[in-house]
Amino acid sequence: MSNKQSIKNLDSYTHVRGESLYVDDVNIRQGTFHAVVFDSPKAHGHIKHIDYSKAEALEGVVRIFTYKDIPGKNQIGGIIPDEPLFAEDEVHFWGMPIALIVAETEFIARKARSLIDIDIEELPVITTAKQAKAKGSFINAPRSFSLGDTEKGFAACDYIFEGETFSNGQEHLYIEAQGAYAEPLENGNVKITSSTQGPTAVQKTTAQVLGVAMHKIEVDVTRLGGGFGGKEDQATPWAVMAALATYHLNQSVKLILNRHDDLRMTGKRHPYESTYKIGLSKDLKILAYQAEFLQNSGAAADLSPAIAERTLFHATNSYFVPNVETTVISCKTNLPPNTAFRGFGGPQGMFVIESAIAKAAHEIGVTPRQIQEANLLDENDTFSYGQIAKQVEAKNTWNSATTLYNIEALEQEVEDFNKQHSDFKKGLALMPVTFGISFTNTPMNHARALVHIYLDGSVGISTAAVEMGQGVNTKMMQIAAQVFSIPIEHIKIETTNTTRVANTSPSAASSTADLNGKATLKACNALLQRLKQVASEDLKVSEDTIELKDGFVYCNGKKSELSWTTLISKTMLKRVALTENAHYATPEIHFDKTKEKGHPFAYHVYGTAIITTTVDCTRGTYEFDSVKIVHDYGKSMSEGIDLGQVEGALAQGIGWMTMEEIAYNDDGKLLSNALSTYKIPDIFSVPKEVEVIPVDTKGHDLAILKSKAVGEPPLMYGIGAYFAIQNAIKAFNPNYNLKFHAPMTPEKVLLSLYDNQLI
Ligand code: LUZ
Ligand code: MOS
Repeated sequence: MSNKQSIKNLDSYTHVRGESLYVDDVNIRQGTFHAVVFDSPKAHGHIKHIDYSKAEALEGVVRIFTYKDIPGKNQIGGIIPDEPLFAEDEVHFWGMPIALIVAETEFIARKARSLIDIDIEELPVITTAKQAKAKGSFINAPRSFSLGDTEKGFAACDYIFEGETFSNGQEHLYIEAQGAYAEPLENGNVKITSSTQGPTAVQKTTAQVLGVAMHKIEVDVTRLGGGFGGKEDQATPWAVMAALATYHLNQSVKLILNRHDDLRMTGKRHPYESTYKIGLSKDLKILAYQAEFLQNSGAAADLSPAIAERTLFHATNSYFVPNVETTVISCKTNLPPNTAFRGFGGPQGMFVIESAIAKAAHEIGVTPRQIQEANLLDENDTFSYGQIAKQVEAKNTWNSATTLYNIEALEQEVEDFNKQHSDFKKGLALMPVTFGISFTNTPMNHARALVHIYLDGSVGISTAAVEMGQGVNTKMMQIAAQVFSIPIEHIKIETTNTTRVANTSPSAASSTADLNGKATLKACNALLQRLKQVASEDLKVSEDTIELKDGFVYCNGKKSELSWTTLISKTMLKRVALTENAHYATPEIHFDKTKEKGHPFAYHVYGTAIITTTVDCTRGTYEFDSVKIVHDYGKSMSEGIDLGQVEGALAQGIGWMTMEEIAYNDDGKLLSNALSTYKIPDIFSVPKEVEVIPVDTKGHDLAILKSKAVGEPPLMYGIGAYFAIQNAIKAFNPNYNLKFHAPMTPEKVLLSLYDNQLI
């Protein structure tokens, strides 16, 4: 049954056998064509001329599609309509799609691509947010949140510090690259199998580009080989392109990006250049905080405005600051449009206040821990966006972590080690995390579930949830198994399909299990009510004495003869519906953008991590000795899955902060364009020890079965890795000038170790 201790991600069985299906595994129709995208070889310029003749003449090339072949709108922008599917007269980033080459094989299409001649008159290239700001190149108007009165706040401060920070982008590096397979159905209808987090976005955008009604486009998703936000918006163009070719050719078309194309053409986590001003009282209370975040949005809006907003929501992390003023500016540059990435702007905001605290601690001569601890969020504190903090676990997770893991002893160990060693130094940092759960755009917080009980008692469930390794399908099965009290093997989760569950929000914002789980729960409960009624008539007892347990009907706690399967056939004979469709919309949440105030989050997730590192001071390399976490799962419904989410997110956060270095040259060309030049954490670089203790809490009613969202929050524990390394550097080199420029790569560590030193 659905025992939460023993439940595994049920996808793991087909994963380890290599039987799990991805887009590239779809059985393709005979005669399917293969497509490759021709993209801009310059970051900014006027297209003067393109010669496709040699490519078109190549044997096996079917056709090359450009914007001229678009029957509807050449527009794929979501929040702001500022992004063409294919470039027309201008290119705005290196890797911007210009044409789709369709051929009999992918090899031929690729060869054809190399035969295209393009002449671009180059225009000035902007690669950083600061350059964009200087030139007045923006996506939209800036946004600001404020609380209290920062002027008065700073006037009352004993200490005031200002500084600058930078955090770089991050490549999603989902194992399964972007891709889609489109096939023609009758009457000009198109079915798309897509590796997308947002099937409805694919459907809607395809309909818009083709100039057809949405009902003509069906999108189906079995699962993704990872998304991490990279497939929330940016799975769409490839699906639309494949559908466009299918529409014209009346033949199936497969378009799967290879890794190089994917790295070059897709956006990443947004780099941020930020400035801050922090003011503290003598007793280390943060009385005022100001920050300006320059977001490098890339060449089009994509999800940037929503991501910018979440930066503001999380700008004070787990701290209560009475006077806050934060502004975010989405800067338009000539990079691929940057996009959603686990944390969605939140991590970028948190890095800045943690930097401000580290700087203040250094200048005042206290530990960052003292400042962090003095300012943790309390029950009924107000966030800068007006929401009142409830069921706050900031202090609880912090105190649990520092007590259970004995922070004094850990700090002493680090100090002793550093006294005894001159060529290796240890550093320790604490990282508290507070993350709001819900799409910040309130209207997106809804989902539906369609539940069928089949004649034989087996159950099929369709929701809007996209399985991408996070185990959401297993959680949906647990819910149905629990409500019906039948073995989990009787339940199947269907593919995510726009004809079964329509008008969906993407699987994102850590909210997929909550939203779709609540809808599933509602549908299952409605069916259960109906079944109980049939059982009560059959057993001639009153309905409220009836319970379903272990595959049987129980009456007043006593097992009856009536089994689940018999009950189902009796229900069918009585012509009672065995199907239910339920809709769930998160209650209580609202947000007023004209005031920048409201209650946007259903609840918050809290936690605290203690990270310890050892730096090799001759080489600049480092290892993470341990990460000790106290995390707020609520009441986890699937402990193994949730632990997996914490561990994976932590590794991804550490990677972002310490080793993954995206590099573009001044011409806007991606230099970190392969796994030889872009380093993600591997088995050797993940922490030697990761311990996670669940904080003991009641859980939250808006979380599915009180089991809180777990996808994104733990990523931000990784921010502590930056400061742990910095503390180790300080132990080696007292003259080191604190820098807040992530990632802290070994190269930077080495330079910092010998910063201002006469060697
Ligand atoms: N996607 C989105 C997200 O569209 N809105 C959000 O608030 C969000 N938050 C986190 C991750 N993805
Ligand atoms: Mo997201 S960053 O697609 O939850």
